[in-house]
Amino acid sequence: MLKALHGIHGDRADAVTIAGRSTSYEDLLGAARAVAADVAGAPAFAVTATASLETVAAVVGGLLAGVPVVPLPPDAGPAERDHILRDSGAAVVEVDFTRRAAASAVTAGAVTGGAGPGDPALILYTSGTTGAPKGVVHTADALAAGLDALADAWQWTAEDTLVHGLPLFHVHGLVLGVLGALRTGSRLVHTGRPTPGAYAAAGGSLYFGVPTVWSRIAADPAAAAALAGARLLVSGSAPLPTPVFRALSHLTGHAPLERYGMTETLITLSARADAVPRPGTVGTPVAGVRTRIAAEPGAEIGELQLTGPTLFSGYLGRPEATAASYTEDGWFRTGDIAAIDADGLHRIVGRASIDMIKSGGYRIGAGEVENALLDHPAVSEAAVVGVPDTDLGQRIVAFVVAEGVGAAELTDFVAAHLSVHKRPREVRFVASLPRNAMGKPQKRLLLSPDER
Ligand code: MLC
Ligand code: AMP
Repeated sequence: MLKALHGIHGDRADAVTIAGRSTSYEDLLGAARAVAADVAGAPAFAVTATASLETVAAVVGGLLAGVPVVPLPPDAGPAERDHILRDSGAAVVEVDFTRRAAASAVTAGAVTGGAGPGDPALILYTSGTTGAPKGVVHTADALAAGLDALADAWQWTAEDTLVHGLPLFHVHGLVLGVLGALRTGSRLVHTGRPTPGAYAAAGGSLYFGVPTVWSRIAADPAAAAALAGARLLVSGSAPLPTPVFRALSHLTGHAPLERYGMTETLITLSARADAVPRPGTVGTPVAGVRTRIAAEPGAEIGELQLTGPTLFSGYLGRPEATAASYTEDGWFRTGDIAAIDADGLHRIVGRASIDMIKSGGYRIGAGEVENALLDHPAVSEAAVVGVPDTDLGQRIVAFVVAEGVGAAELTDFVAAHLSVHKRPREVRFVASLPRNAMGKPQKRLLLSPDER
């Protein structure tokens, strides 16, 4: 799985830099072996996934030991953290990056000597439309298939220096942004935070960002100009607005490549490095992936469904939810509405459900935020939606029926119980929620026409 660490591409003192600290592969491997020896035999283990070398060592250690890693969002409040630990049965492991172990320590401890192709390697928690987050289980096989498909689509090699500053507890930052570098052998520079200034200073050939990051870079012409020497700028995790695509092309000289993925599917569609990117499209299926559109007769848009080697093995401990995410003939239902043009280029039109929000590239289930708000004693009803936002793509707006509480207190309440990025950016107090005959809130009626 981790080709670079096995010495295929040679080593250097700054093979991996995270938030200003660098390591060679050899030292990373030594630290990862120490983790592997500690966790050997456990069903799973968790790591507080700060942007740090410790997180990288933990994830590599899990792969070496054949024990799945559960990355915990570092800002997760008690409700979210307790749920993830209880649901996964994982204990939190503290990593000391100065500890090193020899190869013999791992084989003696881990017995398996690494995650085998079909073994669970990673468990990522992600929100559905309702309820608490579910654990998405991926095998080392699926991770390898996704990364090799990207290496093919982007001509991504050990010659590249990958730069990004995305969180290390999701597919984008962790799987593509860390394991991708370790598999291809490209140097990795993680900037700690994904700020325009940090991207500009990093001197990479390949840059990853969510659209919010690219939009902030496009608004900072000096930072954008500093990316002119790069080979590829890649956007994903949410739709890249066409004005941002055009501004980046103009300021950097590079039309950004857009690609589409999902926690459950890793990477599905991408523009290719050898084709001219077209704004508003997310390219073609990556190697091994097949897609189809489940459209009503005569319609061109419908739900995007897919099969392929990058798919998850299931939601941890939830066979019914896993089964429900597939069609009867075995295709995964993404919940995204899409169209495919005559050249095979895919366009993501939107989400099927109003209850799935994308804000700053983070996926947030409305139900989880509503439940957190309802836990506040002053709140009697809550409806959460994502409204269009030029910076975040969508911003979380909470409509609440409440007495004796202000917006800031409710925002802080959600930020403290769940994760900071799940907090409403705006709270609107209403006398009651519009409901249908079944008592279900009619969320679209809460929004003004330009917010729908
Ligand atoms: C603000 N803060 C608070 C707070 N309000 N803290 C506690 N309580 C409150 N009420 C603090 C935060 O802790 C943070 O501190 C700071 O304010 C800024 O936080 P923010 O406002 O939330 O950041 P923001 O600027 O909105 O972030 C934008 C962003 C971020 C783009 C940097 O959204 C981001 O990193 N997005 C990436 C999401 C991602 O990787 N998704 C991939 C999903 S995988 P401090 O100290 O931390 O600055 C996927 C698959 C695929 O989708 O296809 O890729
Ligand atoms: P997550 O599980 O956080 O990875 O979120 C997956 C969702 O992000 C998908 O179902 C899409 O709705 C959205 N998404 C990811 N990449 C793109 C993209 N390039 N364009 C539009 N939406 C995207």
